[in-house]
Amino acid sequence: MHLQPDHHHPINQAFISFISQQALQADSVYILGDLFETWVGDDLSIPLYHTEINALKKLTDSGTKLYIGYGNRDFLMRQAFWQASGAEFIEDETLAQIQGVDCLLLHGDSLCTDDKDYQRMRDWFRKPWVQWLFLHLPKKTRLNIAQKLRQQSGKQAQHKQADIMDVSNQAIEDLCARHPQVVHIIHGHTHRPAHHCFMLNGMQKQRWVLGDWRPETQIIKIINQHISLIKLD
Ligand SMILES: [Mn+2]
Repeated sequence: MHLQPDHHHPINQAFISFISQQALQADSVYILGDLFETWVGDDLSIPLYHTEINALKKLTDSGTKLYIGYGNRDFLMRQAFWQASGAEFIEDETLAQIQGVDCLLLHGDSLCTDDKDYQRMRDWFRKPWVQWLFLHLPKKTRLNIAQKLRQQSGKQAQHKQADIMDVSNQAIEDLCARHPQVVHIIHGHTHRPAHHCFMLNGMQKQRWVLGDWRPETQIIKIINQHISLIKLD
């Protein structure tokens, strides 16, 4: 969703409205990464997103379970965030049975293997010592680095071919080989909301892609063994 550090932003408003209304009716809510535009450490980012985090806390206090995974922009949430939001961390490639539907949940960036530059950068940022080092830099330096990275990724996205930034078939096949039983794969990241059905080794698979709520606010709803990609009012 790439929430902005401004709670008046239309995306933030839509998110807060969803979390404080429809989400209350759910047993559980799963957010599969890149909820925030950037996360440069709990100390800096919690105050920037306090309105949204308070909404999450109200939701979890009401009894709805909330699970959040890391994206490629927000992977530095630590203890203070989990405490403030009441959310529980889920790993990339988590298997979950939701309302009788077995799902494989992931952010989706790991599937964009045709984009070699991106994958190299991803490997680098996933190293624990790099993250540790970053989180121990002065506040101003962290904000500057985050801003530079955002500008860079925006520039690169303009020059890259669109299909390079989509998931690769090989990566989907490898993912299915790691989780042979799974039928429903749910991810985001590519900003191409869709429902893909395909056959792999004689088995029917379904890949559900979440969008970024620009312009349509879509969610995946799972109830009574039925899964669907729906548009919110
Ligand atoms: Mn992403």
